[in-house]
Amino acid sequence: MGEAYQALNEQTAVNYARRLEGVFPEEAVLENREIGDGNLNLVFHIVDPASGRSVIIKQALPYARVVGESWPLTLDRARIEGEALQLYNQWAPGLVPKVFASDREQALTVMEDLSDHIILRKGMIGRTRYPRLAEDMAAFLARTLFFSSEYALTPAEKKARVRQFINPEMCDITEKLVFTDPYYDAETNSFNPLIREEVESIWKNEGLKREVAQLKEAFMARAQALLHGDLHTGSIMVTAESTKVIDPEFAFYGPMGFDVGALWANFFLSYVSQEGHPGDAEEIRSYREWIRDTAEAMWTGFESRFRALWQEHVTDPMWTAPGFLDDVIHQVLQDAAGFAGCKMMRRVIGLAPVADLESLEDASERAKAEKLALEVGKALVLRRRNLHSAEDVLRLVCSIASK
Ligand code: SR1
Ligand code: MG
Repeated sequence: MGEAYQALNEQTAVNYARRLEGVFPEEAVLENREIGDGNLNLVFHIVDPASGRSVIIKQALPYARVVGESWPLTLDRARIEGEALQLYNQWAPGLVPKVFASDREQALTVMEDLSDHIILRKGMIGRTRYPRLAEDMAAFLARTLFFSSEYALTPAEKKARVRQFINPEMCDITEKLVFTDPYYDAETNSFNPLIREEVESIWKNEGLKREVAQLKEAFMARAQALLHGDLHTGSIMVTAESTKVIDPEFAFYGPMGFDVGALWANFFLSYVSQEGHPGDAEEIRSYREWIRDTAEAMWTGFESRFRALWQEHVTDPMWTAPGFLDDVIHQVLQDAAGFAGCKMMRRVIGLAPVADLESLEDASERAKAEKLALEVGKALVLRRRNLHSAEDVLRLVCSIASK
């Protein structure tokens, strides 16, 4: 048995790192900084300047950091994150940080230091283009979703994985913050007063709520593949040559379209915020074009890789029924559009906004972008059944967002 859980501080994290086998030389004088800027956890960056070695220690707190101790939260999320990262390292090597150690008692994971990378959301706010992003994310999505699914695993293996990744408290956050609270006057909501009219009209939109209810049910009931569960642009770190997916603490078995949709939503939130950030019309137009191309290429790369994996690995005779793979892909696309819509609306109305919009200091500029996000979000949910290709999705998004 290890020691009872204790939240680390900068000193105790160094002591912990010193005890890790084979990571730092014995005589190392370690430097440490707590760099966590997410909603939930502590993140320590520990460096030995003499040897140049460094690691990240990520530790879960028994509450949501963004709210405080009044919002208790399971430490089991650290186990989920560590185990998901181990599987991702097998299925999508090179696209996630390496894991050096996991400690269940202390709810922490010791992993590769990615400080030469930048959080994708920050990069996109700075209008940087990442040439590998679409292909790397296509590969990550195709491989992790395919290899965790019924299509690659035996029924017994699949059910064991579902059990391993039962993650009720983290799912509960998503069920509330993404699929419920934004659709009524909930206490957790927090939005720009300049868009109250648009938000109230969403609260009254019964047709929209019916569609969101269907998506919520799919999220809760369709255990199709191991999802990252929170795949926004803050969960991806990038350089021009490298893409790493981090933070799978929300991982659980759900519908494949949820991860694809999360990524799309965050591309589209960047798209609608572009006019509010400094830059001339040509810069804005051309960065939007890059976002559009990236979002589309991400899907086409995902689809072609997923089809290739299917051809190579699927053995169940029922899965090989003509047309079934097309049905699976079609459903992932339409689900992804709907989930993207929900994820856009929650970032405008609910708790946990995104910096793409929040960093727009002028409230009326911000309101303009937020209204576009709501319009795009609604259309993706309501019209998803008319969308049959990524081109259809992007045409819809851009026709509304470029208004
Ligand atoms: C209290 S957690 C709020 C949000 O942060 C995470 O990144 C998830 O998106 C969650 O909904
Ligand atoms: Mg996170």
